[in-house]
Amino acid sequence: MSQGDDAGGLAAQPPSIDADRLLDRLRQLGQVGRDAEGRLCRLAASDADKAGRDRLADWIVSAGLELAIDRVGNMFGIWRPAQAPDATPDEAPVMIGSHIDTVIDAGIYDGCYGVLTGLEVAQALQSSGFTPACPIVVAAFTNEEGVRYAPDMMGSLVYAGGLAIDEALATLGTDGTALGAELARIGYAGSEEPGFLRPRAYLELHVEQGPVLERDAVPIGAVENLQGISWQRITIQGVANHAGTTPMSMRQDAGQAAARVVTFLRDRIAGPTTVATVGCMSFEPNAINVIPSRATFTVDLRDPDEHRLRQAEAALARYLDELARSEGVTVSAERLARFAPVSFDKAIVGLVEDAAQRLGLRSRRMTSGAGHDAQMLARICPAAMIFVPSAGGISHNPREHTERSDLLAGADVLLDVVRRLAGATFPPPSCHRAGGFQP
Ligand code: HGY
Ligand code: MN
Ligand code: MN
Repeated sequence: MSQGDDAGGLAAQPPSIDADRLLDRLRQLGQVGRDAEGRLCRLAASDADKAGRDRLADWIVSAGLELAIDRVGNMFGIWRPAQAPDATPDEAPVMIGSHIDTVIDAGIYDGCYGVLTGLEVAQALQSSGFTPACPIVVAAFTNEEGVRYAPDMMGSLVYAGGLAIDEALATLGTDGTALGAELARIGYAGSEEPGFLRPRAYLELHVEQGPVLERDAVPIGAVENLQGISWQRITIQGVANHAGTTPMSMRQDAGQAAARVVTFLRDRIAGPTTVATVGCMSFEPNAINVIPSRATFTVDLRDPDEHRLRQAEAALARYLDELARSEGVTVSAERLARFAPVSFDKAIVGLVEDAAQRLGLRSRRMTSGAGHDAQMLARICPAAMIFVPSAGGISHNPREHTERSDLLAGADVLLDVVRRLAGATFPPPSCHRAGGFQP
């Protein structure tokens, strides 16, 4: 299609990602919010999160986008194009999003790669003289990780109407703070109502965080679905007693009972598609010579199939009942998060594959093992995800890494799909591999 045919666009140069700008921002943001030991810990609504948000806000404003923040702290960079002749005001935007909060001792790519590449795509399109037929919005959702405040994907869940804003703001964190008070304290309790922009489509670029793309030597994942997630906090109440004088047959040992749950999950629940993780555990009184009176721990269960996920939850519940009887303890379970599996929009998944093909990149369809904001936006608009390989399949770990060529290939695919979703067409963007732009 000739340059002049774009939707309302001026005669434009093919847009291209500024690789150095993107990778430099990724490195810069990766240095923001490191703790005294040098670990990257930008937990939601913390001072470290504020520092990351401030950096992103600066980049959004300096890119000429309108900065907006909603009441749960979701951040948006809005590019409202000069009205293309055939566009109606306030056209539903194309939204490109992810998150910039992190887990504890995180890598630098999880979430940040998607937000910063979304910003880069907007800037590449702007500087190429291209006029989209609708606004383009870059989003960074609050508390995607759920480490400090459960559930995860909280900001996008509120945005999609799955959790009341007041309930979210009242959520108490693992440190006893309330999310709303912390957002106000760091200056990110915005004024926009969550959901104030209703996207025509949502796209999220993310590192895979698993081993599949690297194992298959495929640079692009066209993510067609995302597995279901079940988070619980289990509390086992036993009786403290002397570690030396109490016969094993007379113990009501909360620690022993908790350990049995951990091995039960691995040996009897986990399977070819079901994964089970105990990520947090604490004992009381937590003394070397006292039989634990209480054990508190989290259980993360996931499966791409809702029926199997329910079976795993039911099997765990039955086991906890048996354990209470056999160990003479009481067991309680608190639900922290529960999301059914999600299928993404087939047409957008197809656009991802088409873009990869135009760019000469192999792609494969796949399931996301991790939760993402896209699963929440899929409740209110067509949504899909693009994955790029994670070295060694590692994530939620400072060793998280993705090769430059893969990062830039993912950015090219995002650029291509966003242009099509925003209602204009272009020849494929310049390529970043040897030889530069391929006319
Ligand atoms: O838990 C998840 O899958 C995501 O990292 N929040
Ligand atoms: Mn993420
Ligand atoms: Mn994560």
